[in-house]
Amino acid sequence: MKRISFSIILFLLTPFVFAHQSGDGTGHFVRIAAKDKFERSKIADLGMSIEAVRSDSVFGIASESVYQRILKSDVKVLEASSLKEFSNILDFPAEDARFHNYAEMTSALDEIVAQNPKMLKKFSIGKTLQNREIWAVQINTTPTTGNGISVKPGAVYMGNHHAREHVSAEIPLMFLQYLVSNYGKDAEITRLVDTRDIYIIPMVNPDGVEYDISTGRYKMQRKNMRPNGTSQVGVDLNRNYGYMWNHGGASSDPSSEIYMGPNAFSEPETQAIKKFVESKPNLKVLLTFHTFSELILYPWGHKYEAIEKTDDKSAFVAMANKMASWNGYTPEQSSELYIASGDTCDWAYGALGIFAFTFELSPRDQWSGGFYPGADVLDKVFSDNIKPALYLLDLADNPHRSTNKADSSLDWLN
Ligand code: 0X9
Ligand code: ZN
Repeated sequence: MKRISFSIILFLLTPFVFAHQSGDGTGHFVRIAAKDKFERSKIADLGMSIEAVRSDSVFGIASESVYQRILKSDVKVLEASSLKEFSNILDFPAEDARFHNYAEMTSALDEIVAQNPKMLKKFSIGKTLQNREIWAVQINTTPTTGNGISVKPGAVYMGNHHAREHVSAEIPLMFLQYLVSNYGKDAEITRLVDTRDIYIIPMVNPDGVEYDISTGRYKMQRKNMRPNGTSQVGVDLNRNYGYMWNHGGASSDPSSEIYMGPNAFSEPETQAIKKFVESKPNLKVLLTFHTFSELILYPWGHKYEAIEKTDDKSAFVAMANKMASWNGYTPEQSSELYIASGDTCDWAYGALGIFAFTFELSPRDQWSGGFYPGADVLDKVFSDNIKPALYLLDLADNPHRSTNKADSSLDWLN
């Protein structure tokens, strides 16, 4: 096949991705030779965020200092380009108005809760660095009393740990709307809503989201908004969780896209999630939405070894494979992609035994829109993921049911 030159690729991508700045617009878009997870992890260890994986190479974004480190290392830079060349070109596209900024997300949650006061409750799990509330909605048809812990098995769905991954906030919001509108109409949805304690936290990193969109031009912001002494503001919230924090695939360089922060749980956003999840011992499953690549990922992410408890490992594999049969995503252990420590799922499973999955939603690659695929994709991304989300909800009572071939209680999803 004829090789397409890097500059042609960048030119083609300009309207989709590279019109957008990375943080403050400095940094480099880099392609590096890498043929397997070991070589990819080595690149992640240099501090680059890996955004797309191909059989022979990875594409990613490197801040200036990370880029200098890459050049001094023995990895093979195939092509590189300054992000500056591609900044300040495109305004926020009109068709993206369907995406919710923080105020719109807050109103959307207020509205649905006001219309369904008996089954929904909106509350804040804590404040961000810039003092925004991180909203959660509880779906539970039986009000909890006393210590606030429901007797029902719990499931939590989150989005937008990474600011620029806007699709990842819309899908949990749509799931909330879906459950509410099918309650009382669809027998299985009614059963699940009646028998589960469900939490939706669509926007974990609203400070970053607002920064990404607020000028009318996407800034390609990934991290939160913690000032860190560099022009690349923020801590990567998905490297800041406190289970095997700083065990590879995370950077101590504040300018890095995968800066892990000064210590585990240094950030108010991850602290809020920690406090919330720890306060609900009935939570048995967790799904954190990211974009993009169409993957279903499960622990471990901080090491190549598989989960030690064999019955848990079998359940993770069975669940991932089953969910993949519906959405067509690739199911794999996180570290198959590359090593990354301090992510949500390693912590939720490692510290609390929760069956925690990361979905890297559509699109599949940068050539289909990357982080900014437009609002047209939302309905399809959501419909692809309804069954996986419902399946997890059903299994919240006992995820090990996933490996029981005699159990026909999940057949309704087929
Ligand atoms: O790197 C991440 O934080 C996630 N990918 S993203 O492109 N959304 O940034 C994937 C995390 C998967 N976890 C591990 N590989 N440990
Ligand atoms: Zn992400």
